[in-house]
Amino acid sequence: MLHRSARHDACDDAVAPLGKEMAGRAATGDIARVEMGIGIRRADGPIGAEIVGVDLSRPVSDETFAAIEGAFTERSVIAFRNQTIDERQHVAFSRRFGELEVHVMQQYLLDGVPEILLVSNVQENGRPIGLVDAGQYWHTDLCYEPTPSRCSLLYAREVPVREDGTVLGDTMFASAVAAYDALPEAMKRRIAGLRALHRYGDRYDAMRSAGSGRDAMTAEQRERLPGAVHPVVRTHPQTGRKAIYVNEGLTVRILDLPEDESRDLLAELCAHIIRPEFRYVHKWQLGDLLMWDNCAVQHCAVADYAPPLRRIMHRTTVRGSAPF
Ligand SMILES: O=C(O)CCC(=O)C(=O)O
Repeated sequence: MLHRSARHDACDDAVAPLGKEMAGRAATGDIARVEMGIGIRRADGPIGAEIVGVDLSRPVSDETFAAIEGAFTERSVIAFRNQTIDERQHVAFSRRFGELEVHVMQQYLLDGVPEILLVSNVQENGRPIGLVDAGQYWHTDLCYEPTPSRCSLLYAREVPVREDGTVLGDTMFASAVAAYDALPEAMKRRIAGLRALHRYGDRYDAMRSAGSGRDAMTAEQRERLPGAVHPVVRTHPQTGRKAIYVNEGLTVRILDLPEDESRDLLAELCAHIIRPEFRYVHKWQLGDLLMWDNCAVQHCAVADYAPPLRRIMHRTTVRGSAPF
């Protein structure tokens, strides 16, 4: 943990009042520094930060955007607290990071705004309005596409609050970059050059078999997502750092190995990536816009709430670059 210094105190003043209001409530570390006009409050581990002093309902200058992008590239998961933005502003800010994807489960897209996927446990007319249990397993978004996502931006419109005031439904992240760095050299050599198959439908069906309220995938939806093969170790397009690119939720198998060896190696790598020292856990507040780097982290949504508690999140997903 860093120690608070006079310089940091002065910088906290520079980001007040927003920085002051958030102090103590933040899940992340308690130092806010001003860098190129934005405050960055880093979490203790390798990933995660709060960006302080940015109002996303107002135009973001190119200079501020460059600072945000820099913080994002460095910390992989960043949160903007207390935001009041509409769908148009959410989409416009997301577009600054690249072209947006439209999710294959079209029935869960926001009416009139197909770039937004609804992640929600709320039901209307007996049917969930969104993908009810999205991401409740470790995964990276769109790893099952030939060109996986660069990043995702999730905006909290309703959060489930327990009677004692605790907000439920955390999202956990793990750094696949820090996890790669920590691998023994022998393991790095073993996985270099291996490839893995990722597929959406397998996990989707497993969630339904386990009692999920999701609609069944149609034949067209299944056809659109036959799966994709990617290297087990990927190189980050912005930082050039290596990351382990297999996950428990959506990676079906490692192609270059016999079935049982693939299963054991996948289990070993997936357990390694989510070790506590590589993690950041996001404690949601209403109005958070949280974004994560799908080239650098995995995430898992914690399913510790149920109706009548309501959770409504809006997700945009930015396309990545291929090949990697
Ligand atoms: O709802 C969340 O906290 C995360 C959902 C998720 O994993 C996703 O949208 O990929």
